[in-house]
Amino acid sequence: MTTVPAVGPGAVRALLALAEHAARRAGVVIVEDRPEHLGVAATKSSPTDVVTEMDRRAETLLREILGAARPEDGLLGEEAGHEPGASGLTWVLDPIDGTVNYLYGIPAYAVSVAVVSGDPTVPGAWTPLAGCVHNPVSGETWTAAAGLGAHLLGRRLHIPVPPSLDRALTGTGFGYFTGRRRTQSRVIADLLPRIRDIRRIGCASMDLCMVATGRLDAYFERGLAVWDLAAARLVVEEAGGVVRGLGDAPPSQDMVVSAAEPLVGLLADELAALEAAADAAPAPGGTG
Ligand code: LIP
Repeated sequence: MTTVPAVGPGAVRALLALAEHAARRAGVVIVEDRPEHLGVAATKSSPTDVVTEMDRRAETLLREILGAARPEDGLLGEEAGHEPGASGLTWVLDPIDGTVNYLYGIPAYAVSVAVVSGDPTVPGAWTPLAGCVHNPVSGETWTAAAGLGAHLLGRRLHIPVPPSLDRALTGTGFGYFTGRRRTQSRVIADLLPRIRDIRRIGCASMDLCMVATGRLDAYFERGLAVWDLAAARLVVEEAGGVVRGLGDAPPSQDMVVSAAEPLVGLLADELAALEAAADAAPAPGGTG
């Protein structure tokens, strides 16, 4: 049975300070130590799902910093997996969210560090307590702590009143295999005539933070892992927005939808009607 430790405002502030410190340290490394000719170190779920040596180096550094400061906590990261802890708290790490952007030199990537209570490997069974999303190129840093609000470089965020669906500037993203991309393109083809426009930034944590900041009215994506959204989810929620799944489902790999109410509900209903949380069959002879 996962223990849920009581964490007061003071402790939450200390967790947030540690999350931001670690994210900024990793940010320095991935910018300053980026090799001139950065290559692909390995591929994961498909030939286009890549990892670089810098993803691994940054995650190792994050684990060292957090492990030294809080040895009892668990660690769950995109590159090095899950090390359960004894404290009931787990650090959820995406050392470079937007790895393909990083590989191509597109300055839209971020270090995402969150601490959660509960079990982050089970959708709906974890609660974010503090989180930081840091873009080391622009310097923009989103932070949030449970009950203490969300901030962008110290400025308190309040999500704007949303427009109607047909005026919604909407972010989204696409998966790494053809069956999923076929469904995602069908959904976009149907949705595009009925919204303001689509933005594909290529970094889920920044997409969500842009919803909290009012730079996007809404965002949705299928296929996200807990490390893509753990910190940014708290930024949206502490700014007054919503991060959810379809129907009564929590946000998960199946689907993440985010906006302020009532827009988030309208978009979720549209996506459910379009069966957006299902993948088409892989193309015969295709790459899965
Ligand atoms: C990426 C997400 C992005 C999504 C990509 C990928 P990564 O995370 O930030 O929104 O479209 O498929 O999941 O792999 O760069 O950490």
